[in-house]
Amino acid sequence: MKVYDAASIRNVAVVGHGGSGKTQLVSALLFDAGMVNRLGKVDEGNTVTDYDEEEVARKHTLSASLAYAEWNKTKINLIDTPGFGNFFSDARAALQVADGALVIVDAVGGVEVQTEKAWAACEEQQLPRLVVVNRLDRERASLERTLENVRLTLNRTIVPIQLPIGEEKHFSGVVDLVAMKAYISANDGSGKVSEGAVPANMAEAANSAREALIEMVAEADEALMEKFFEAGTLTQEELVKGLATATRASKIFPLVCTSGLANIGAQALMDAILSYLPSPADRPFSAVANGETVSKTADEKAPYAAFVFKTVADQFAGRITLFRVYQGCLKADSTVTNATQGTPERLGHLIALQGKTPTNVPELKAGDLGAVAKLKDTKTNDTLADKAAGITFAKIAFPEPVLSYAIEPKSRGDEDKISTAMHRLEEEDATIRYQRDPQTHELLLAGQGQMHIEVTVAKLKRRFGVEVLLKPPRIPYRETITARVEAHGRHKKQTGGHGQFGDCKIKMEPLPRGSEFEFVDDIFGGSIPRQFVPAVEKGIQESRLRGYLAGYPVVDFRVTLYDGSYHDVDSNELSFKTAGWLAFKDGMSRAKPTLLEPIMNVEIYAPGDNAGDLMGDLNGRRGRISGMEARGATTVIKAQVPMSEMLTYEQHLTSVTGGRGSYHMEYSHYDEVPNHLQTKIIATYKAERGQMAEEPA
Ligand SMILES: Nc1nc2c(ncn2[C@@H]2O[C@H](COP(=O)(O)OP(=O)(O)O)[C@@H](O)[C@H]2O)c(=O)[nH]1
Ligand SMILES: [Mg+2]
Repeated sequence: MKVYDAASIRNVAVVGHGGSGKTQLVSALLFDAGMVNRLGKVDEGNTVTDYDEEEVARKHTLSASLAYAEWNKTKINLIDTPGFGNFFSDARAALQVADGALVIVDAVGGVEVQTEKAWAACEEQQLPRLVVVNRLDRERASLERTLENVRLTLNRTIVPIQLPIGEEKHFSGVVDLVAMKAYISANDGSGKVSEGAVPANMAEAANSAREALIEMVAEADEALMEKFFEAGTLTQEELVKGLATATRASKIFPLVCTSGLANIGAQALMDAILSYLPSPADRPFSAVANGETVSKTADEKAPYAAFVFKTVADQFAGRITLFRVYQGCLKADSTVTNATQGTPERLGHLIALQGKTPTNVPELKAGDLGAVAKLKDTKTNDTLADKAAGITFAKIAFPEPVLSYAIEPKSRGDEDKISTAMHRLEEEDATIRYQRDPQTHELLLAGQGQMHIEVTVAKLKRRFGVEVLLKPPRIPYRETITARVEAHGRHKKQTGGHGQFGDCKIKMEPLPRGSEFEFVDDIFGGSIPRQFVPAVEKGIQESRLRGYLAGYPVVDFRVTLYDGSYHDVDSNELSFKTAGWLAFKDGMSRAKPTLLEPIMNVEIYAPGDNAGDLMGDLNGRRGRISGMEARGATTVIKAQVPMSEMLTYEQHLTSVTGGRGSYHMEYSHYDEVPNHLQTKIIATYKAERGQMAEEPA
């Protein structure tokens, strides 16, 4: 396979809401560029980039994957990314190593929650973008409506450089407004495109759209603006150059029209990628040198420096490391330095990836994306760099897990296998955590949501042959008190020689939500000697964390230690710690303890038709609806709902909306659990673990 230099490469991340047709469109690009000899279909499970068994089974992209299309002597590296919120961190990783993005918008649904997220992530990276209005062959698809919708919601200068020829199932090609030519796709899926004149019935629309385009391009540049005022228009050459410059500067976002499934607009899209999106040579990159951010260019003569943006745990090939070479060259069969860890790594074959299919390459030059198998220690976010380069790269910020499930091996003795496999999966996916709960000794798997956890468990089974049971996630309940009380703890034991004696009196009072715990030392006159006060506090601290009602930490209260007594010989720290614990227990028995639960802020995006059903359901989940608004065809519902009621929400939303809905949620605050539910939670706890431990640890 050929080696490409920076100017003949485009690194393009394909992002957008799940189901907008990203994977199908990438499939069409690869087919039209002659990389594969059939048009793979998501629905048939044979696309290049959804190759993972789990992706095929679910018909959803779950993980970013790399492919390339050679088009007009240029290598377009395509990173297909997942659209769903649970897996969005992979899209972020892709955007970090791309020089441009295709933001895919469904021509019926318009901008959805993940479209907005992807757009915002592109803004953070100041990434040049093409807006791709896709699935234009569908019933009710409309460029006009979608254009209005993207302009309104994404709030940037988005301007069509194409118009669709034919509507809905008659969509058959595009008019290129720059060249003023029509490109009609053969309707036999062969990928053949015939070039022709703009259809007569579209001439007027095309002319006025072209004028609008010229005006926007002129507005983005002062020199062009002057020419535009003088001549009343721009020359073809000025338009092409001006559009490329404005796109690369993220001043203008050209909009193109496609259908991945019907294979329409794919070749014109690749032309647009080449003409308007920057190559690595056009776009300086940032790195860190001596703790400071520096800007550099893709110089293939410089010492090598590459950044690892993804790791795949392949069951046969082992670990596959995906990277971008930013400067210099990486060569096959050489030794490089992992600058993050300060260790050498031996590179074997370097590969270009077409989905899961590797092709060996002798070297990868500055600007290119590639992979290598079987590295020893290198992980995602590491820099491979020559010492002489003196740089590392900023790490991708992966989100912390939000939801945690206990897992249990189906067959006894599988625990070691699970932990080996989980560590491999943790390397591949930085947004999961696997650990043993220090208190309950349960195995915990934490991730970004229910679907994420389920997919991880499915991978465990398919790739590593270990089956686990998922137990319902533990809700992080809290306990608190609702009454002020005075309490007494007295510990006295006489066993042979030395005895034990500790005695304390405390006040307990509720504090506002979020105050956690306060301890006030109010001892005067030495009724408890100074050195024993911390022991009392420790006894109370430890027992409040073990909980009183149902094993959850007691929060939002103050303890004031105001009196006590001691014994010259028998008093020691342990005795006062025990006295503190006894006082706490005594206080809790009368302080009217209650349970608190986490309440989430939830935002739901769904087709307007489903709004009524979804609101009714939210009431059933003890939700409080705080707002509802229409954004195009989408309704956004905002509500506060207890976390415990949201655990099964994903399935519900998917079934009500036929997969069109999505939601996200974040922690808001703690609130009291209704009485009848408290009784259940406490009963479950008692059944599981028996009464509260009688002795402090
Ligand atoms: N009608 C139509 N359906 C499409 C098109 N592209 C994709 N689809 C369908 O939309 C669904 C989602 O496509 P996919 O490529 O997986 O979307 P992704 O989640 O954005 O990668 C699949 O059922 C596809 O067959 C298109 O251009 N037209
Ligand atoms: Mg996909």
